[in-house]
Amino acid sequence: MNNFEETSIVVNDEVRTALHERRGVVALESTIVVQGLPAPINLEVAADCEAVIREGGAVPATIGLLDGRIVVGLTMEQVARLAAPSHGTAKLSTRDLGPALATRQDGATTVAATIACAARVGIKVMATGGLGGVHRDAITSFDESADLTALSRTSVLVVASGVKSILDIGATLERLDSLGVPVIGYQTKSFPGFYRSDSGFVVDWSVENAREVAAAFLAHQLFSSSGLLLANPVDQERQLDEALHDQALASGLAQVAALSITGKEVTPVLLGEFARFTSGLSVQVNRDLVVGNARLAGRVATELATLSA
Ligand code: PSU
Ligand code: MN
Repeated sequence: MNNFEETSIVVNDEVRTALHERRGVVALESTIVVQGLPAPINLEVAADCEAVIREGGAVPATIGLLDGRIVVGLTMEQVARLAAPSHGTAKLSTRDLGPALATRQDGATTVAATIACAARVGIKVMATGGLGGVHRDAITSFDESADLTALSRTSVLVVASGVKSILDIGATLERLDSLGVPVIGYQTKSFPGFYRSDSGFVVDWSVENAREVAAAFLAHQLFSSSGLLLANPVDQERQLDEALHDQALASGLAQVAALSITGKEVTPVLLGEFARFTSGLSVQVNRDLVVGNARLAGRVATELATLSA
């Protein structure tokens, strides 16, 4: 490591040791905590995700920027500092990392930025809520999340409840196909719809357990440097009611159009409108699905470590 690398990326002791001993490590993003979920549940979700990853035998590594350094393995105090509303923490995608580091910013990392950092230090698995993707107006706005292109060039297995249902799900699946990113359903061939268990789209592959997907990812790595999406649906009993979902989405899309919201604000505004419209029900579902994904990611990371040994 040269000096710039050394001062730009800090890996906490527990994560460093786990990587050195080739144990399972799961990266977690900070954007979901800072821009994706309201207080105080955001910090509860951050802590719960770490706890369930440990239950699966792996070590959690929440990633974000503090004082112009990428921290891999933020403490909960550091996460709280980033999440404080008064802090005005920026949402950082992959392309923001360079300028943010050079100007010594604090920042929350999206899936795209988180997997870039994770891959840099040797972490192979990440958990999130819903991957970003192609927005419904992409034909004119060109708004397609950098999560997709990041996943196409970064060898990290991402566990998510599909892609966010605010998106054009069919178009996003087509892009993942073009980009060569395998999409594997966990115990299902129905592609999840984030707040809903089933988006109505099907996927070609499913696995029955964590070991199978770890084996699939190892095999994929023989041919490709892309990541893999493990699509894990939220429990049917916990999903958002379909009519309520569709009404909240319509309201959110109308708001985005009326206020001419574009760019990185779109996703947080839509999720915020879901929370308001459903009186917090969407936040509970989001919590359940993220924690479920973290739990599965912990088991997958452990299996991957075992199979790679
Ligand atoms: N999953 C959630 N909530 C979120 C996100 C994912 O349940 O807020 C975040 C992730 O950081 C993801 C980002 O990378 O939303 C996508 O933002 P955009 O559409 O601007 O690329
Ligand atoms: Mn976007």
